[in-house]
Amino acid sequence: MDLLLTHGYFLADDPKEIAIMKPYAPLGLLYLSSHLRARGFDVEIYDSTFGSRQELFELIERERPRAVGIYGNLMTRANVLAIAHAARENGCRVVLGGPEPANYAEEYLNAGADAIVNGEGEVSLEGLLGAFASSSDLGDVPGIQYREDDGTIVRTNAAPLIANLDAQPWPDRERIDLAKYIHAWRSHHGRGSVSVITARGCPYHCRWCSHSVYGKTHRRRSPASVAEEIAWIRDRYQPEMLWIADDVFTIHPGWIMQFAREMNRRDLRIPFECITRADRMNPEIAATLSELGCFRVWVGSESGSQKILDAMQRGVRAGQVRDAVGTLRQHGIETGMFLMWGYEGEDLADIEATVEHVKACRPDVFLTTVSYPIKGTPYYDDVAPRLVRIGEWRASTDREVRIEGRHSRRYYHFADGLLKSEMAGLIPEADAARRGLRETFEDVEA
Ligand code: B12
Ligand code: SF4
Repeated sequence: MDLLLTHGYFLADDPKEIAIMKPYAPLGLLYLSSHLRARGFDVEIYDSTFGSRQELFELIERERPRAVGIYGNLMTRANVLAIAHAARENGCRVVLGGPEPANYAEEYLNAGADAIVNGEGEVSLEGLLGAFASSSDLGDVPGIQYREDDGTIVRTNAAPLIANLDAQPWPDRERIDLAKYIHAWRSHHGRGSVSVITARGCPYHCRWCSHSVYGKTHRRRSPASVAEEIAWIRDRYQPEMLWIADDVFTIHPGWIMQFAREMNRRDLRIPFECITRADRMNPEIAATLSELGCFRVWVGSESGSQKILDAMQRGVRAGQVRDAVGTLRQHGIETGMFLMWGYEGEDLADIEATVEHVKACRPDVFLTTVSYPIKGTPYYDDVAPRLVRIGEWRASTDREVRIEGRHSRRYYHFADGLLKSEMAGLIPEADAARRGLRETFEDVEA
């Protein structure tokens, strides 16, 4: 076997996700697999989501693939390192990719990786597999970082981005047991779901958002190719719904209209959810989404305070979010809002503005998170001098950090309580949360 691809996310170790149970297949690995197999490489995927470390380690020991390629994000670091170690022990070359490894290339190379792929993986990985097979110099492989014999870290020229995504094979869903995902969805939510992407990369500049894989580029597939893939998914897996996992699905209104025509031409109407920005929504798009079967749109709202939205460089006005949610509701589409506490400069008035904003929007669902700086983002650079890591790098994630001078976790817990109780109309609880917020206002992280 030339390459075993895996990702180090084990659902069984994630109690939060076990409660939510909305797993999706690792599309990046599936794209890599189909690309490399189309070029004649012998590639397999160990999809760790429903697997275990033990099973994966036994597979590596048994098969001893020439290389093991591991996807890493900021949550899976400890598992990625453990898998890399097991692969090395069995004489395999280790390649890491995905959004996190390039941000910590030195650390991952020190931990035994042979090469880190910096962004889009297809071209670099193809080059690496060729170099491993012929024992040739890694310096000729674009888009990677590796260590020379003298210890210096070499960063090769960026790999060319794939110009025509339509020319790529669809993600290799047949290589994994997708039925497990669909079954998990069906048994917990009454309908099975499959994810699809129609584009790569987002050109916006939100300061906290990681662009480590695709930079600020944006490439779209053709509407016809996406509709073809959806028709195939419908026939092959018969899911009751889809998740369009693009960063901003409605970024290009003209594309959405063409996509609707392609779907209608094939008589395709499958319920789906997707993510957008408020400034990429209008009544015409909402009407088209609704006709296509879209039942929920997630809107990155983040804050109800314009001051904070501007500090984030969101490029959206809070009023646009309220309008977008209203427009979607008028077209019978549910809305979900993503919200973030604790961004730089946020004070009590901003939190209250967020609570009022969400009350005015009346979304069907909202998810909150306390902001955390992802390495490589402008937000990370802003707070880096005040960043205190909790625990050793190898064993922690980039969410386990404190930002000196920021309010305590308890403070944001009260903010969350205030929002939830206000939205549920629980006024005594809202009063208690508001009091808690005021009382813990001086409570900052040292
Ligand atoms: C779908 C998605 C999810 C799904 C994941 C489903 C799944 N199993 O994949 C869900 C909702 C579960 C999720 C959760 C989270 N996510 Co998420 N997610 C995404 C999203 C929107 C799309 C991923 C995708 O399919 N991309 C399309 C494929 C084709 O691209 P790709 O995966 O990057 O793969 C390419 C390259 O990375 C590379 N590559 C990939 N794997 C490998 C492996 C090797 C060996 C090599 C060489 C190369 C390589 O080649 C691939 C093809 O070119 C991305 C943003 C984005 N647009 O990519 C965020 C993103 C990956 N998520 C992110 C984050 C922060 C999270 C969470 C931490 C959020 C949270 N607060 O909980 C959690 C972490 C969950 C966990 N415990 O692992 C960040 C990661 C940042 C970082 N540095 O790690 C991203 C980049 C969003 C962002 N812009 O900030 N996410
Ligand atoms: S948060 Fe959304 S809109 Fe902003 S840069 Fe990231 S993906 Fe793009």
